Amino acid sequence: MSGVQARLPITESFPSYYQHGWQSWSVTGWRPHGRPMRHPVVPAHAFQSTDPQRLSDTRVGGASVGAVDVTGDTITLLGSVGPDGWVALENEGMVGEGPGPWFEATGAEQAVFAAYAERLGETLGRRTGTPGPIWCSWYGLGRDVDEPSMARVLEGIDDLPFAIVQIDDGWQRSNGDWEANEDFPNGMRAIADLTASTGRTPGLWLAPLLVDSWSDLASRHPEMLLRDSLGAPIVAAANWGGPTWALDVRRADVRDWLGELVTRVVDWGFRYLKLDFLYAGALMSDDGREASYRSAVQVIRDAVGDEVYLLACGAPVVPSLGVFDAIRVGPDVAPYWDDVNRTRHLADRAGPGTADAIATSLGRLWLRSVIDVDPDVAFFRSRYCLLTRPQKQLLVDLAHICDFRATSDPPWWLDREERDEMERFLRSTPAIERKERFRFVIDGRDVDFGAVVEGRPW
Ligand code: 9PG
Repeated sequence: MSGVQARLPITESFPSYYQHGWQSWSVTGWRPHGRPMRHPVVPAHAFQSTDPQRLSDTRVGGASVGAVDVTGDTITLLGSVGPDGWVALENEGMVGEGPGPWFEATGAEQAVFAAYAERLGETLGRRTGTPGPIWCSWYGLGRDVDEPSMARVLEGIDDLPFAIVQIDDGWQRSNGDWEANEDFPNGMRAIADLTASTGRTPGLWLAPLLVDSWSDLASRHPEMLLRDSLGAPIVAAANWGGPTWALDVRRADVRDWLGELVTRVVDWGFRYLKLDFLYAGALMSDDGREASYRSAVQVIRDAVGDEVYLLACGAPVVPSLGVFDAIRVGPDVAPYWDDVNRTRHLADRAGPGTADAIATSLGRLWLRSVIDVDPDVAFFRSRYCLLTRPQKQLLVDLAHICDFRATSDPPWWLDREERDEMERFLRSTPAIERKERFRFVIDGRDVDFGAVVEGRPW
């Protein structure tokens, strides 16, 4: 990334700094001033936590935007209005790195973030709406998802108002070989047809920029892989039991391949695509990587047209604006509160866990005027779930605040009362009022996320 382009001196003392994570899962929020920047110690998790170019940067900082909280409700914000940018905290103040243009403002917190979002919307574009309630397979069926279980879901949610039924990771032969595996013996068109026949929009998960090292794509097209300066493929993820590589999205053949892939998936009948691990398209070491990422995802948008709902996940945030309909704004929720071994001991708050999913998502609500924000799913089940009732309620409240309602609970895991609760969730659109940074009134009820967020480690 290019050198310093904006300096914003801060003379007052300030209690906290707003750190904005590089991609969907990367920790975001107000961190106490004076704590050192920590990076995860497990290399395979590094790309989930921060910009790989920034792993050796010991300054406190974040992607695209930073802010300090000067007095009471007053903040000072510095943000890039282009796809590329980094804000770091130095002794004299905030420093913006990248070509900008840079936006600066001081004032009431919500107003300043709203003004920044407005500028981003003008420059990068805006797409907002609401997808309607989503049933997503991941947090219930995981990679055991198959055709019979999806048929059982469709039957079991018969009387529930889900607009979208989305198959997550587990249907593909491998990342790169985007064909149905043996768990979907009739192919993906058949399950899309079945879904559509029940009146729901068929949704599908893909990680279009990933290539498993054992995939046919990797052996047939090694030239399409993103490589380091020594020529070795860059390991972008390790979530499938071995090294997973990335496509080099700067290549014309890769862009053609991406356009053909999503065209095929839409032809199968899917109209809601959750595109995941998108940070893999911004792992090159040159300055233009956010711009390369952005033009690659634009190829996808152009191929599917405006009618297909595109949800970005694991995605660089600001570079995704204007292209996607929605973006995941935090790490994965989980049927547990906090994985302390990972969050505290490995300094990695980008992994699955409900506490950080809530904390990071709350730090990104300001994006709502330019893109739909996905806080991930809510849980209603007690089966295979360690969350307490109040913890589950926080996820429900967060979903209402985001106006993005999803769950993964297989209907046959729910007792009568849990199912009724889910139904109430899906059918309600309560009035939301934001009182303070972490305090809301939801249909007349006070909801305070302060205790959750303030207890997280930095
Ligand atoms: C499918 C999942 C789901 C989920 C995505 C993404 O760091 N990690 O250990 C890690 C685990 C899971 C993960 C991301 C990171 O989840 O967010 O909704 O689609 O992929 O594999």
